[in-house]
Amino acid sequence: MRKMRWLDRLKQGLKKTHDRLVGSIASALRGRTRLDDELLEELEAILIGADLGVEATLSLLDELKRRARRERLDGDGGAAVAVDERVLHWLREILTEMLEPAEGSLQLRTDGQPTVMLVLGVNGSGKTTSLAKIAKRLREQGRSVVIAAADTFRAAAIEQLEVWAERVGATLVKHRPGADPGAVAYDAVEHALNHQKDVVLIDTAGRLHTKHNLMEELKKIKRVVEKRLGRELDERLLVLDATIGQNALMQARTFHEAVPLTGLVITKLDGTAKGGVIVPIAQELKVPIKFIGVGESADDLREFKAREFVEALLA
Ligand SMILES: Nc1nc2c(ncn2[C@@H]2O[C@H](COP(=O)(O)OP(=O)(O)OP(=O)(O)O)[C@@H](O)[C@H]2O)c(=O)[nH]1
Ligand SMILES: [Mg+2]
Repeated sequence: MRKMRWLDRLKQGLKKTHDRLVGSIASALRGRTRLDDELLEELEAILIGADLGVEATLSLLDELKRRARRERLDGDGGAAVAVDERVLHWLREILTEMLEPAEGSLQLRTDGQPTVMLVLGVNGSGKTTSLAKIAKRLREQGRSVVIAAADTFRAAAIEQLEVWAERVGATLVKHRPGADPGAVAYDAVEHALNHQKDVVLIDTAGRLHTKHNLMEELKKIKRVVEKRLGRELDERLLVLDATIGQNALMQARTFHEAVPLTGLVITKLDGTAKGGVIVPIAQELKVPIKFIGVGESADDLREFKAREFVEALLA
């Protein structure tokens, strides 16, 4: 079978959100000639229902009204034109403009020092598999990769990484289950420095006995690694599961307070109709979205590009 193009994969991955969003927008617009208050209210309910959040929805609708006024589609004696195509087109444009500032890519060092990345997130969000997919991409670009199995809380996590490291050709640094995660991360960085490796990816636990413990542990890993490096960690990537919708925002704020984030990875967009949550995430957190995941295979994790995302979402 021919390899599916990324845009098709993305469309397929966003299908649940797309169908719900486009389906209800299309039926709200059907037969309408004016973008009046009634229609705006319907659109508001649809967008909030698609997890865009109240604030992002209101600013989107404000901009929509502005454009409609400019084109005299707001009901004050404007020409009676079918609004469908025009409104969808504007929605696409406005959403793209809202999401573009959130585009970002991994910052890889060019000074010969290893780029060190900490991967965090709650349990099951997709940390380990996203880390493995990122490792695979970096290996394909010819970069050497060290993976630190710093989730020592879950014994299976180390085995999971062993398989991945072997598969993508990365060096795994591990200790015994229950060992100090900071020590694992430290050893991985030490190894990378001594062997001129390009990238260190540090996997972390998603659950400890309490949330407080988890945050303290992440801060400690950060401290230990930064002390060895003599500088800040290059990337602090938070992995967020899109299926939790609006809760992703709260979660992100909690992690951001413990460890200031440099990037987000939004996973499982394929498993939800709540993909619209990417909009409030982009608007409120102001942390670049570095990758999005629309499936379990390695090719399903890609860099986030606003235009193609919106195209797939509102096609
Ligand atoms: N459908 C889908 N599944 C995904 C995606 N990303 C990750 N997963 C799946 O989510 C499950 C959990 O992924 P892990 O990477 O183990 O999650 P984790 O955050 O490391 O979990 P803990 O180590 O338990 O904290 C796995 O079955 C992954 O294959 C995605 O974009 N789409
Ligand atoms: Mg894991």
